[in-house]
Amino acid sequence: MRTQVAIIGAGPAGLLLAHLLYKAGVECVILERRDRAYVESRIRAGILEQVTVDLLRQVGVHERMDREGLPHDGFALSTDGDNTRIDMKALTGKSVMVYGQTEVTRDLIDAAIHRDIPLLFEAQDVALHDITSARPRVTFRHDGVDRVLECDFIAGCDGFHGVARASIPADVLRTFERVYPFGWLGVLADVPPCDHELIYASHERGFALASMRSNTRSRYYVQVANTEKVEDWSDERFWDELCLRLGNEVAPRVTRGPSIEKSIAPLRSFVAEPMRHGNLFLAGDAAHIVPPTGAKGLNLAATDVAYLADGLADHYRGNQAGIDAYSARALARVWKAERFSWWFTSLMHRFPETDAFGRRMQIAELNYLRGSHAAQQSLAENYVGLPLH
Ligand code: RFL
Ligand code: PHB
Repeated sequence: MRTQVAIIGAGPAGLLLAHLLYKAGVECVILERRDRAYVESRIRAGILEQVTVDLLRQVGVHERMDREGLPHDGFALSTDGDNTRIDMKALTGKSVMVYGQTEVTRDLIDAAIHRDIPLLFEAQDVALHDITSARPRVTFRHDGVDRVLECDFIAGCDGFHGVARASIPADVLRTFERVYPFGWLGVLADVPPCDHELIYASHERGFALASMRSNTRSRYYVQVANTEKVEDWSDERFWDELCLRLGNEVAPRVTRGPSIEKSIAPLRSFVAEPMRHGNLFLAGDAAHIVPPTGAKGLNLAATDVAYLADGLADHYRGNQAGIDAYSARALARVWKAERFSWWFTSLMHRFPETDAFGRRMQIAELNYLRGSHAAQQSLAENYVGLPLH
């Protein structure tokens, strides 16, 4: 097999890249380790920045998002049950879209199949070869047959645990990491959300988040210690803890119901530099991880591939500047999102070392945010997403 761009991974990064390349007339093949049902059912992000929404429109995969997505102009910050609305629209002129990553992924896969973009699920033992040469190759096994895919470029869009980043020599790659001493216990339930907007709650007992997927499906999270086991959290225990952290005003509006998904996600900040080695480019979670507090992970994956697709399209028109600038351009935006996600996580969560003074500092900063237009504008500007260019 031969193609121009071999894409490893059919998450949001790999799929969106394939559609951007398709629109630019560049050929690609996507190799995905898992089966389609698995990829389509992975429950993760829920918030799309305007830039991500625009990219989905640009590739023409927006019809269902425009029909079913929920545009949000604001969210609430809760301090021990006391709520302040952050009016994103008034502060920045922009809003975000509530539309699940599962839906984005499904739409992109459906459209890839419709457009005959080669997408191979259950590609086993994917390995990268000759990545610094002009003729890189990807070997893998599919349907019990060993295959070789020759290409000009490889896009490593295979997430945090993928093979692409691991194929870059250790003396070339520099990594930066912070692992947080807690995770998010998430519950999905077919109950109406407690509010029409998201609530980010900083509480003495720990962080909580009220989110949603639709007007009939809620997504809630509570911060838990890394040592917690999901088996120890009955639905009842979860709802009780959530209600305590959301406070007396909101708790009565929380509709309880059986969880249809319950899991614990660890929190991490991570960046690998550079995002290019030879003719291998990393994009999305393969290159960086943010804690979910800022809702940036999926959106960074989308903007990485926007830069990459531009660069690759320019390459085939004879201009190398875009691919040469890719790593630096993507990292400049990534680090700003890393900073924001780290800051917002630090402000909202209870850390083991958060003593009485530390908690007072968090409350003082939240009170400052409540009263300062400038502070709110900075929060909102980052939350809705920094501009692509
Ligand atoms: P993905 O989605 O991990 O996709 C990578 C794909 O590569 C495949 N793969 C391989 N394929 C072939 N060969 C191999 N050796 C392979 N190894 C792996 C995998 O099977 C998979 O299909 O990475 P991508 O595309 O970079 O997308 C990143 C996003 O998924 C991620 O950043 C977000 O989900 C993060 N995130 C959020 N992001 C937001 O923008 N807004 C949010 O509100 C938000 N909330 C969240 C989140 C992540 C969470 N968790 C579970 C970590 C909430 C949570 C709880
Ligand atoms: C979600 O709905 O899953 C979600 C929303 C906002 C975040 C993180 C996750 O910051």
